[in-house]
Amino acid sequence: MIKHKLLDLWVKECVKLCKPDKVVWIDGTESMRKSLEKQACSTGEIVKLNQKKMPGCVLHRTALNDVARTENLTFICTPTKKDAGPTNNWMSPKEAYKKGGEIFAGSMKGRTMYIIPFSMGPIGSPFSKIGVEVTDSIYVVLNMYIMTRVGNKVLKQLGEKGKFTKCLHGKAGLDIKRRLILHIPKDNTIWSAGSGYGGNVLLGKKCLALRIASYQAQKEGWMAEHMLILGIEEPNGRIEYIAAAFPSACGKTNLAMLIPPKGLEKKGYKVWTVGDDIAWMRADSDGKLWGINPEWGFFGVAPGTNSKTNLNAMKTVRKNTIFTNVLLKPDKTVWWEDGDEPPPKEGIDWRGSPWRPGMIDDGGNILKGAHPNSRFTAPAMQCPSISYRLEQHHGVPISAIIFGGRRAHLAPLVYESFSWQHGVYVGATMASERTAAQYGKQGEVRRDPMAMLPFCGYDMAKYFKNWIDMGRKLSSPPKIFHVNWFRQDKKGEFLWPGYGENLRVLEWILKRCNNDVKAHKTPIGYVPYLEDIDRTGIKLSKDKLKDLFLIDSKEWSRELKDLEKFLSQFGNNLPKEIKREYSALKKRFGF
Ligand code: O2Y
Ligand code: MN
Repeated sequence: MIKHKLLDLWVKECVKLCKPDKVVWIDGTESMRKSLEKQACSTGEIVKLNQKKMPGCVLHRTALNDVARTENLTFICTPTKKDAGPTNNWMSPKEAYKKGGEIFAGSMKGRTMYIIPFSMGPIGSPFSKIGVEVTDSIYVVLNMYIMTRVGNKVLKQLGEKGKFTKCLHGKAGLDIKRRLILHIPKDNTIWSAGSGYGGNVLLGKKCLALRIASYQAQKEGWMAEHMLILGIEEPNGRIEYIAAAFPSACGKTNLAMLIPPKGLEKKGYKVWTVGDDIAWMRADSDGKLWGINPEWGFFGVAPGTNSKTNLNAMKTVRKNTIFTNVLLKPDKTVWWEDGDEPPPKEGIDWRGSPWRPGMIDDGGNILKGAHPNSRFTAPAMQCPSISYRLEQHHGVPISAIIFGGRRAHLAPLVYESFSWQHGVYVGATMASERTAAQYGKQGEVRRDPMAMLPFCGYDMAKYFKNWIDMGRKLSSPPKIFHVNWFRQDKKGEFLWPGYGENLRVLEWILKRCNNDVKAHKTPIGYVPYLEDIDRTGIKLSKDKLKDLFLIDSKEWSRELKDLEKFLSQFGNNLPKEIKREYSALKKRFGF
């Protein structure tokens, strides 16, 4: 018996629309999870892996046309196009319900509808939000068990009148021509049809925790951000927390799980992982910014994850993990490109076909064993560096915010903004250059404000304004920094060693937060005095370090011209504070 009348009514509406044969409420118990896993194994939806070597692990393969988020099919459905802003795909709510309704109609005939009550954030925390996902995919249910807190304890928290986000998902034939990811912020509603993969279907993640939450955050005066949160335990035992936003392919999960390199470990540093993807942050009565990770697991990319790039992630995925679109080895363990092991002699690839290393397709391209966007879904609590603060109702106080991008030449290794307002400008103008591995023209600059371009649930210009307004609520705001781990020399080689060594930069950042070191003022912000970056135990010449901090005014002049075009798309909605910062930067360069 569902005591929440609106929830009961909404589920009945979903049943009427999708016409499932059966409805199952997910209670959150281990016995229910196990029985669903067994059922999915029996139909081939998932494959049980070698339980001796990988206890509790399973593999799932998606449809070939369904391997990543589909941004072109993702819509923000506000009353007017202007409300969604110039950077989002827009559809009116009326059209969204009509188009989505046509796809959902009768789509669950012969199938079971699962109802998953879930909490983003610790149950009962003032930060947290509740959602209910209706889905016809057991794969989704099993992922939601890992990524969120699910079941009866959430229903209990919801009570008879609690607010919840209505999340309807249906595979609907997995036809890309009938695939739509629709967000209707005014109705606190998400409709996802025609996909069975990742960010399109785990509706608590990008859809709720970023797109819908960013809309709600602006209305309620807080922030929903595409950021990792990590804690750095200093040699004196104090832990300081940092939130950081990077566009895709910049190693966010690796940074969140960083292991201190030998030189710094000796000093007594430890890193604690709070979250690797999403941060919800509020001003508290102490005038500081406090943040939580609303998720409960990691949905990390497999290729490139190995013991060198991310030992903690490798340890996290040893058990109770769902692998998606990786290669299956004959001994029922898994493999992916740039992991720890050499390629197996044979296996079953992500498409479900027999595979051997070096195989090529009809176009002469090497066939990968694992899809480049193949994933692991693993419980956060299994991560050796997980912070006990993941379950803290008030989250953690944020000392520094970091924005980052992949720039071959423009941006120095690290710089500090002059103020909160200047920091917001730095985040709003951040960008990354495409790598060879990414779709599109290599080196092309992709602007991605605060790494939120695909995830902002309303007009991005107003989102900038929310950032500016948040600064006014904070008497002790975090300092805002920009980092670039990817600066290259003239030969195209990386100047900075990256990975665990990035802690050397974080150490400087914390020293700046505590006013322990002075810095050098430049037109773009404060940069370190070279001797303040600890180089013990790494081979990095002073000349290389100097090159890492060069500021080339010709490059910046080009950047500012390009930015003018980018910012002009926001028209009069662009906050005057951002315009002022743009002019001030130009003036500091003397352009
Ligand atoms: O392609 C997908 O569906 C996953 S995308 C993703 C997954 C985990 C964390 N971040 C992202 C992202 O695109 O930012
Ligand atoms: Mn992400």
